[in-house]
Amino acid sequence: ALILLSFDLIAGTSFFNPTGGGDPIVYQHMFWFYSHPAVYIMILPFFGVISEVIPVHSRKPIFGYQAIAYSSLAISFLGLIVWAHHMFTSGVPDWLRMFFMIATMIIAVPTGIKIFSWLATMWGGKIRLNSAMLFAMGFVGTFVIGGISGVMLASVPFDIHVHDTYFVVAHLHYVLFGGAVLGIFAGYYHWFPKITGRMLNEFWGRLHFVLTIVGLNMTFLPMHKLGLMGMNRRIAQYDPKFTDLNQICTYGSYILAISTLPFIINVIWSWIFGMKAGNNPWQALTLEWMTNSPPAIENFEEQPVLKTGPYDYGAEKNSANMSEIETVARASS
Ligand SMILES: [Cu+2]
Repeated sequence: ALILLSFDLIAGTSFFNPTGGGDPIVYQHMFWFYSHPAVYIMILPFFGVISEVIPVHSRKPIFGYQAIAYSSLAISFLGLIVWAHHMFTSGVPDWLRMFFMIATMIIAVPTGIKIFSWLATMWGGKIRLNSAMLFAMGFVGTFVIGGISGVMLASVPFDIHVHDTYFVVAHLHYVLFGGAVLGIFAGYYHWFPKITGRMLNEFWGRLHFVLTIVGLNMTFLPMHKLGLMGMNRRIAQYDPKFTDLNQICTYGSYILAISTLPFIINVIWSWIFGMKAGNNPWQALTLEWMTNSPPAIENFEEQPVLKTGPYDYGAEKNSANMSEIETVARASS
């Protein structure tokens, strides 16, 4: 799309220029054919991170490993055939809008499978409410809100009503801030001891979490209402009736900015003075926790002993989906 656009701008061609017989909608198709899958590229790695963090800190095997794995593949495939849901008001034909509406709504199924699998993993577990787990749970809650507004936006009549309004901005931030950013932090708190050999401080970590959750909801929740009231995206000035809600958003963004301070302080302080982590501070069962922290070059001096079999967290056993799923490293215990 960029190359064709450059030809239009520099060489005087008319791929997208209607005065020369081109079609600007083709540019939109090419743009969204890339840009919808792009947001899945941003979120899918964190589905993986969360699937590691939640079982370890719930001290239970993950519920429905295969369902989680196959739903990732389903989301990856469906993500390729939904791009025109961004173009419901651009004059694409009705049958096309129907197809993209239904395809988009179907994505809620594999995504819901993941959400319920994560909840079932936590259910009955001995949950450690440390910073990594708090961010993982914040991820699930926030992502569900973003997912629900996503299903709403998939519906053609609703989308026509809120197209190009702040409702879309709110949805985007609940999935990508609530998803990717909280996912980054969950993974960071989880693997920091492995990467650096030292523990992060839990007080600063939890303060970071609370400020992030308050800041993100204060910044992005009012945008749903602003969108429903008709406030457009990408405008420099707005109707005075939108002022109050916008000010809440602004103060929320200040809290969000401040929330990174405890994180930065924590990382610097803990990297130098933090408690020594040891090989496996979480009693996790995957391979990376069997080597020292930080891992030595080549990771293992001798080949670790691997055993395929049921997990043993010393607590209840979930017999449904453990045996054949994963090669579990148990030599350290
Ligand atoms: Cu999309």
